[in-house]
Amino acid sequence: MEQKWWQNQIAYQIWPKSFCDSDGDGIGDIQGIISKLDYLKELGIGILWISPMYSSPLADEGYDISDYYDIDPRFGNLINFDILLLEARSRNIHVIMDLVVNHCSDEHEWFRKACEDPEGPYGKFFYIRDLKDGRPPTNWRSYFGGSVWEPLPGHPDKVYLHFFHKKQPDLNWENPELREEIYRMMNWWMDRGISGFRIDAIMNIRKPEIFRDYPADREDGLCSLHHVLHDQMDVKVYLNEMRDKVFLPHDAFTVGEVFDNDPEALEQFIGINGCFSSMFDFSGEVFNRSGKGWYADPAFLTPDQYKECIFHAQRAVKDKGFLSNIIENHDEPRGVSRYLPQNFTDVHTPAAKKALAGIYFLLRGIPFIYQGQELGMENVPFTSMDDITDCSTLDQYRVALDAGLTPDEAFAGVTSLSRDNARTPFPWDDSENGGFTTGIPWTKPHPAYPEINAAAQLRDPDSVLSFYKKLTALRHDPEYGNVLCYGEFLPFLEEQTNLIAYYRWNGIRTVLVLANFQPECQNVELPEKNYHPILINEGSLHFYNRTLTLLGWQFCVLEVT
Ligand code: TEU
Repeated sequence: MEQKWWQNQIAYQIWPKSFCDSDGDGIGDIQGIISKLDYLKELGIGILWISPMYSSPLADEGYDISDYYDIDPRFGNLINFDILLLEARSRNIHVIMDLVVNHCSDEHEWFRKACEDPEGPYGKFFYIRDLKDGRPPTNWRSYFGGSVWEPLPGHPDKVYLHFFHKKQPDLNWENPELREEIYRMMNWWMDRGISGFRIDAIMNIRKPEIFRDYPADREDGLCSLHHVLHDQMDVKVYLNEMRDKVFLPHDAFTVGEVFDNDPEALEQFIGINGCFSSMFDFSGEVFNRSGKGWYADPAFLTPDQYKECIFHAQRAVKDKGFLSNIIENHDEPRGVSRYLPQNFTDVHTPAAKKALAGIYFLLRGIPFIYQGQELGMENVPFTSMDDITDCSTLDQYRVALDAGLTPDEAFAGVTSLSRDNARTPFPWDDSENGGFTTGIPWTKPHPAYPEINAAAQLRDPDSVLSFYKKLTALRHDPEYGNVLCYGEFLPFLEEQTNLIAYYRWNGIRTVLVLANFQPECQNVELPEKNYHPILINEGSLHFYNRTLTLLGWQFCVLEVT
């Protein structure tokens, strides 16, 4: 496969509301991001994905866009944005934007015009239907709770479709005029100098051909969209159209929020003729997810379950394309609180956090770091539902109570996986509010900021942050970068409990990545070869003949010759 400019990059996700506030209004902004570009450059970042900053009422924190051609004043303006692009480019950082086109905001002018005249051209931008005998057309339940159908303002006999929040009406992708509007807008941003898009909720853009009821899967008589989407029309037709009209002419980097990684689907999404450059590997994120409507199953995975997820994804993709590897994002809890088994001792030590970092980071694909992950930030110790602002978590709590859970059970269940865990202000230092703002932050900072913050970790060569820098340096290393980026993935001692180990091999070099995911020592029997350590998280390595004894939570990368 021909090598592309984005393949050997390391990406970083910014959630702008909580990254850095430059003007003291308690909300992060573009000027704040610009002021931290050197921090990102030093971390080795080449691609910056910024969650939505378009004009928005922020009902779903910017994933509800009211003007695709402008920046929300809370984040800055288009001039600030152009300067951000220039400043990023001067540091060889490519900026990609979030593309949210399954839906817009109910405050977008398209929707306002659709309400004024549902039969007119903008009515066809949405899914507007008549009530029949007072009933909406289907019994589908929205992702954020309640029916997907909401009364159309000013038209008591009509409803509109929203898969997510009721302030996020779904756009009708079957309408070619809508699609042209979207591609025009995307090209406008590409021409402005962005390098591509992370594509939001894209699996939802097409609906089933016939709108009908499905068997209810809960007491509320509604049916989950996960069932509905089995009958949806093929999304790839439109994604390929998008690729041909926008991505290819601009040599864009695109990463899809796709949840389907069976090998055949993969090839169509990210293969040589796929619609996207890459797609996220969500196999760890969706594992164990409760279908009950609240996420009460244990929030953490055992090391062997985690290994099964990531190895399955690596095998499925092989050399067909590049996955984007993550342990967290703005919709997920903190990676160290989910993938390090919380019933083990010492999981909050830097050694354990570094072991997790090393294992996911050196898989084949593009590593994405979510803001604060590089500091080893943990979930928030929420004490009350009053701390929760996320609409999805609030809904899950209501559903759990309706299903008969006690408030304590419901609280514990929904907060362990709540999106709010990863949305606290970035802890830059140990000053008030972690140095995120000089004003009052829009939401409480993580209480651990006096200990876990960037300034302290920048000073400490053994910090989690310093280890992430070693990982990024290794990926860019003239000797080892090639094998770690392009090399094949081959599992090693897959059956050995609490060991996660794999080779990377490019025909010239062989590298072995190993991590002991338990507090106790663990012996690893190595094939008869020479092993030269390239990176160790902590301590030194103990070889005895062909046996390597890894200390608790020890991680290492060895060159094999
Ligand atoms: O998320 C899409 C998605 O699939 C969600 O179901 C996600 O798993 C859920 O929000 C977790 O509670 C994208 C964005 O990443 C998310 O932030 C937005 O809320 C959503 O689309 C709607 O735009």
